[in-house]
Amino acid sequence: QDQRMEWWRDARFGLFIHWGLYSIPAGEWQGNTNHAEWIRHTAHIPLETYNQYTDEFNPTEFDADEWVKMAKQAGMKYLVITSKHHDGFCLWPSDQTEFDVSSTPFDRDIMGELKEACDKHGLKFCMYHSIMDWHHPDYLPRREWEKDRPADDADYDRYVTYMKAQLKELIERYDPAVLWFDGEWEGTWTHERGIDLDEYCRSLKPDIIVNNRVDKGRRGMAGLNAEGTDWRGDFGTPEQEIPATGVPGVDWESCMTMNGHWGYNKLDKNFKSTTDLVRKLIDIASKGGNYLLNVGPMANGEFPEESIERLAEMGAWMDNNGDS
Ligand code: FUL
Repeated sequence: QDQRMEWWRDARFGLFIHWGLYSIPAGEWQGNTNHAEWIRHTAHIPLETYNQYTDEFNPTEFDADEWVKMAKQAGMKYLVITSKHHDGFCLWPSDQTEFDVSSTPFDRDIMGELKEACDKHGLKFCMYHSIMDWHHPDYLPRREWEKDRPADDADYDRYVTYMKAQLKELIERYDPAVLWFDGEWEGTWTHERGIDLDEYCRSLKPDIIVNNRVDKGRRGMAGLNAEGTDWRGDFGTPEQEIPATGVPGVDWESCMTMNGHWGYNKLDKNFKSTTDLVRKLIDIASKGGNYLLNVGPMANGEFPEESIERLAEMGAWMDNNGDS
């Protein structure tokens, strides 16, 4: 356990990336502008309509090397990217579905390119993978507003088989150092399924690190083994908060946005200042946690300008004050 977690404990600072089809509408739907990676649900976009974004996804400015260099220069030691978010779209060419990057004009292996860049620059490559899936016909439940998508033939076990086949692809092809699960809170996911998934990932890669959201619910923010329980997960995942006294006795990582959204929202200019971000990093590190700071890249494959600036400024601060 200790040896497996060693690099992660030393890492302190990582880059979270929320990227997918939702970067195309960029937060806006029929005049409402407060959406982001949840847009298909929050704007009630029918599946067939949302699917059409695959014809448009063409991030010609994407450069894995640039992204990883920005993270490295900021002092980050690892990168966690959404292989699949709740919308179900896959950023790698998956043999299990057509709802993936190879069905877009941008027929490139985004995960492969990022993995290679991370290896080259010495960052750990990690993946966020949503258990919840609004696209797969076997995933349950349907969104309550999706009256036109009957679920009579859906089979949740079959969905889990699909998810596992995908995770096998991801682990075998890209060797992620962390699997960061999410979307585990719906009624269909159970503690038993969490144990099974955790063990499945470990059987494929014994030293993999898995977050607490693999298990049912988050058990509060710590989300780890209370004495005498067998809740799975190597680290707790406080979201948009820094627990006042850290999370005593367990490994934890605070994930936070730079502005108010995870996915790209073109009108959200409410970015935290670099000073604020640096203070948060110090606060978290001094309490023994890791800081997973998010960027929501645009549909053309570039980071928003404000994010680029802040990463550069944090890096400058680290160069002057950091110990590595
Ligand atoms: C949440 C998700 O629902 C958000 O979209 C985001 O990915 C955040 C990190 O986790 O639970």
